[in-house]
Parts: sequence; C-alpha cells; structure tokens
Amino acid sequence: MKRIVMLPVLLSAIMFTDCREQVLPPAPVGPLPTQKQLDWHELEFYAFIHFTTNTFTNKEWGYGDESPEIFNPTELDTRQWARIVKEAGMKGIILTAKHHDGFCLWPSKYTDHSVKNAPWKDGNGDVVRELSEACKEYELKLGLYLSPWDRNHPEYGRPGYITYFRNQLQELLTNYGDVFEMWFDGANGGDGYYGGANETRKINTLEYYDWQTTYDSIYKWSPNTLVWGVGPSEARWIGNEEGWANKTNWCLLRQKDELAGKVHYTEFRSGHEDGERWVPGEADVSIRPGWFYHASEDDKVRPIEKMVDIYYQSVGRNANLLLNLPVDRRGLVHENDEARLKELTAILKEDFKTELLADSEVISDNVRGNSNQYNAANVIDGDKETYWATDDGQIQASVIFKFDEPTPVNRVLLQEYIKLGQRVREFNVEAKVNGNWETIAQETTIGYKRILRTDRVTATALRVNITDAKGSPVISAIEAYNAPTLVNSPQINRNKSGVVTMKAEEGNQIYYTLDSSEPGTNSTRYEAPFTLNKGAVVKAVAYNTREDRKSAVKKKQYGVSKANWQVISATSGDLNKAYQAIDGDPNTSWSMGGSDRPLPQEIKIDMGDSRKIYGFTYLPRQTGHGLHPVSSYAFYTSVDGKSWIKQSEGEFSNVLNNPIEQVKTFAPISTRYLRFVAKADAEGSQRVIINEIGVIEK
Ligand code: FUL
Repeated sequence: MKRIVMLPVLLSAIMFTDCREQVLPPAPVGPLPTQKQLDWHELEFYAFIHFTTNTFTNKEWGYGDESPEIFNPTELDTRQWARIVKEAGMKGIILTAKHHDGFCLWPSKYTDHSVKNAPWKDGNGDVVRELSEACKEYELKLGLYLSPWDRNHPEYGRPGYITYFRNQLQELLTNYGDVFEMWFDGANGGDGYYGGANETRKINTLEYYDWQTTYDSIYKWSPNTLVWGVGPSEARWIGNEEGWANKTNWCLLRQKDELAGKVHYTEFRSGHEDGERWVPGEADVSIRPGWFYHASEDDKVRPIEKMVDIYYQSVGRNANLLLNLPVDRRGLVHENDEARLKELTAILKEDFKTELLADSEVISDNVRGNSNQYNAANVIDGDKETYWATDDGQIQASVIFKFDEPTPVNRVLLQEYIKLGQRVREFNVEAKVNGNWETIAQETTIGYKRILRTDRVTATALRVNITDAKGSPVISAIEAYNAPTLVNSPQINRNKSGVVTMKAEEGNQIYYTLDSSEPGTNSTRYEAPFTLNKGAVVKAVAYNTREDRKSAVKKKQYGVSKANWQVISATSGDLNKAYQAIDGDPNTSWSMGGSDRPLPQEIKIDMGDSRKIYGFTYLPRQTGHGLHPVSSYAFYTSVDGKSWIKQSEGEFSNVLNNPIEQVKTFAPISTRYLRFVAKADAEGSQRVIINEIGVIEK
C-alpha cells in the first residue's frame, strides 16, 4: 500500500484542495532537449554491429584496397543478431554500413566497392536491407554508421568525395525505413588506397564536410534521425571507447569556444554545466577488445563483472550505452558473446527485480506551492510525466522514504524531469540505520538517469537531499533496490620471473587450477605467490564465504615464462629500464625516441633459447595522459641475433582510441631473437611507449 504524507499534514491537505489548479509548473532551465533527443534518451541501451571486409582480413581498419571478393559470410542471419539484441533488452542496432575501408554493405549505386561485387548471394545481397527487415520484425530501431573517412575512394580529400558521401547518406536515409541514429566516426584522414594513389591524405573535418549543410540534408531526408558525432551533432562521444562516463555528466556542451564541433577526450566525459546546447553522451564499447571479429578474441570476451560495470558506468551515469557485437565470418554473433550477454541480462534483471520505494511512506516539506500536482510521491508513481518540484528559488530540497520494516538497500536510481532541463549539481543519499542517519552516497549530477551502487545498508528509511542545483529541482523518479552481491573474479598476474600472484576483493578466498579444469572450493586454495615457469592455463575463482557466492572463472593462458628474456640492445632510451617492456607487469612501461632521437627506434630481445612462435603482441601503455602508442611497426626474428627476417609490418589501427593489446600473427617460425621497430607514434610525436612485448606460442 502506498502512503503519502505531506507536512504539515493539515495545512497541506487544505492547500492541496485550494491551490491545485493555480500552481504553475517550474519554468524550464535551458538548454532543453528536443523531442527527438528525449525519445533517444529512453532507448538507453542498444547494440553496435561492426562487420565489413575487416572481418575477413582480420583487421581493425582496412586500407581500402580489399577486394569485395573476400566478403563471403557463410550463414549471415540478421534475424539472429536481432533476436540476441532483443533478448538482451536492448532497443536497437547500429550497423557499420561503411567503415573506413569504404566497402559498402548495401549495393550503393555510387560505387562498385560493395556487396554487389561480393560472392555473397552472388552479388545480390544487401546487409542493410536484411537488417532493417529483422529490426522491424523484432521491433528494434535501426541506426547506421557511415564512415566519413573512406580509404578506398579516389576522391577522398577533394570536393568530389563530399558529393559521394552525401549521395550515400541519401541512399541510406531514404531506402531503408526509419533510421533512429546516424553515426559519424571521428577517425579521419591518413594513409589509404584512395583509388590506387596509395598515399596520405589529411583533411580539416569541420571545413571539409561542412557539417551544417550535411546535417540539414539529413534532416530534410529523415527528420527523426538523430545525428551522432562531429560538428553540430545532437549527441556526443563519451571520450573513450571503454563504455564509461564520468560521474558528473551534463547533457550540455559548450559551443562558443574552441571546443565547438571538435572531439575532446576528457571534456566529453562530463559535458559542460554551462554548455549552450543539449548534446548528451553516448558511451560506446565492444564486448571484446576489438571492434571487429577476430577468432583470437573468442576467449577475450569482457568478463561479466566488467560488463556489469560498463552498464552502471554508462546508463547509470546519464549516458546511453552502445555495445558492440562483432559479427563473425559466418555472419553471426558469436556464441561466446551471446552467452556473456545472457549473463549480463540475468544479472541486471536480478539487480532491478524488486523496487523498494513504491510502497514506502513519502515525506517532504519541499513541495511546490504545497500542491498535490508536484508532490514528492510523484517520484514513486512509475509515471515519467509526473514529477516532484519545489518552489522557485528553493534549490535545496529533501524527501524521505519510510519503510515498514528494516530493508536492505544497495542501489538507488534517480531521474530528473529533463524536459525542463538538467538542473541538479549536487545531492546525497542518507539511510536510517539503527535510528541514525548515515550518508551512503555523496554525488553530483543526475540528468536523465543516475544509478548509484552503494554498500548494502539495512535501513528503516532513505533520505535524498538535493543540495545544489541550477534551478529548483524537478525529479521524476527515485527507486531503490537490493541487488545480489556480485563477486568479482580474481586478478591473475605472472611476472617476468614466472611468479604468479592473484588478488580478490577483501575477505574473499581464491581457488585455482593449472590443468584447464574448472576451479571450485575443492581446488587448490591460493595463499601466496608461486612460481610457474612452464606454459599453463591458470583458472581461478573467488569465493565470498559470508554470502556463499562465487565469482565467474578467470582464465589466463601462459607460455613459457620470460625468466630468461633479456633486452640486448635498444636504439634509444635508458637500457637499464628497458626490461620494463618485457617484465610481464601491466603497470610498467618503457619509452623509446624523443625529439633528439626521432622515430623509427627499435628494441632487440633475446629469449634465452629457441622457440617456435606464431606471432607477437604489443601492449601499449594503458592509463594516464600521453599513451604514445606505436601506430606503425615492423617485427623481425633471428636465430643468431645478427641476420634478421621480417615477419610482419604494418599499422596498429585505432590504437589511440582503443589501446588494447595488439596481436599480429605470422607463419610459425623457430627463433631466439626478436626485434621490434616502432616507426610512428599514434599521437604524432617522436616518442612511443611500450608496456609489454610478448610472443604467441601454441
Ligand atoms: C573508432 C573507429 O576508428 C573504430 O574502428 C570503431 O568504428 C569505433 C567505434 O570508432 O573511432
């Protein structure tokens, strides 16, 4: 039963009757979202599908010279994609209709570089058409990614390409039904095939595309399409490709200063409180390290606890979540990805299973005109059009939710009525535990939606205090839940000397196996670091004894340790510290080059004995500013450390935005010495940073 008590009870009861009609709603605090943006916010969670010739060349960025002949999925089934997306509770799918390589997944009449020259369906296929039909069937929204950068097109960089680009946009926006979002990637300019020119072409994005004119055409062809990306877009990138927003996250973005239309890694994570336009954040991330399918990542699907974090750090922080599922060479979402999504869906379902405030007694002294229309109980009525509002000028406001009995709580969800603007700058949540109020969260912005994960408290009441806002707060929903404890799987690390360390959350036990079998509480218990020089599969699980809950299994596959590895020479940098590039420690790194020692620079490694290797790995620096990842490399092997054979050469694509471990494979070779040449820094300086160099042994 829902009870609503306004204080002082008698006075407010009289005022409800007398004033109900007269109290005007709060004036908006601009900038405000458009209806299109409001609808977009409500989608919250939708899928990305990356699929093109890269899927068949095993690359992240195609050069543009790939033959359409290689595009030949054997079982392509867009209904399978749509089913999986729908079952995961996502609301739509954005497909890479054209990625940077220029290959079109629809038979564009403006190029031959498309499915029409692929063996798939004898050149009669159209992936965009098939997906639009599947989306209709599964009641999902369709979105499209059309890369502004086109490494195939001869006219890229010249005016002719802009006409081509806009023609393609028109095709996509007028032939496939409604398109809810048009996605324009920021990566643009550089090396490419460009119709055979094989050269570097650089452009000034803002000038070259004349985005305002491009957008005006889009709105003419398809007024309901929201444009994401560069220029005066209607939603913004969240500043990373890891799927998280900052806790402070404004839907607003400054337009006047030098930021206008440009991409900003750090500023985009929070938006701007004083922004002049509504440009909300969208957090994009792939379920695997890469955006495109690579069989080598089948066992690198993000761990379930990471997926849960991603959800809470995007949707829970006022950003939409765009989760990528890389379709494989069959043309299907891989089983491992589907399984992980199912786990995520199950956890979220449990987390939000029982809402706890709906039956609470709601008490607030701060109600606009003491009117029933704006009373605090509107936040628990499940109606997004009703809200709790305070009098003009009353920026600080509190609401109490009283439970019938002590109730465990560890999630609090809040929503502002954003039609009237994003207002809250600061708020906190208190819980009444054993008769005393305890602060369980001290936070900043709310926006469309904020979900707090707090320690579990057993409370007789909750109190939400808005302590600072741009105008009187306007809150449409407050909910609370008691989510089951999620036990994080242990961290496993092996250093250069082969010493394995494992770490779990405070108080949890760790059990592990070294023979690929599934670990359980009967397996060996981890008590202290141990040495493992030979190759092995380490699997470990964390166990929370207090709640009798286990984590997911963490798996690490190791070759023979690097105990005998040595750096024998390097053309720059402090050789005494060069071991940090091979020490197995993800927190240390080594830097090569500099303005006085311009790139290329190289490092030579002796593995101590001869081994059969199938490839090498390069891990860029993972955190901090200035990652300086290597973007262009060459890799050699040698049996004697004197004569070298080049095994691989090329680019590490998208390594600045997504600095994951780069894996390059080649035909198996027995070797003892390795030579890694860094030819260019993705940030354009003369310095690169190596976190780790490794080899792939089967
Ligand atoms: C990046 C692109 O370069 C990647 O390939 C991918 O499409 C990602 C979503 O955006 O900037």
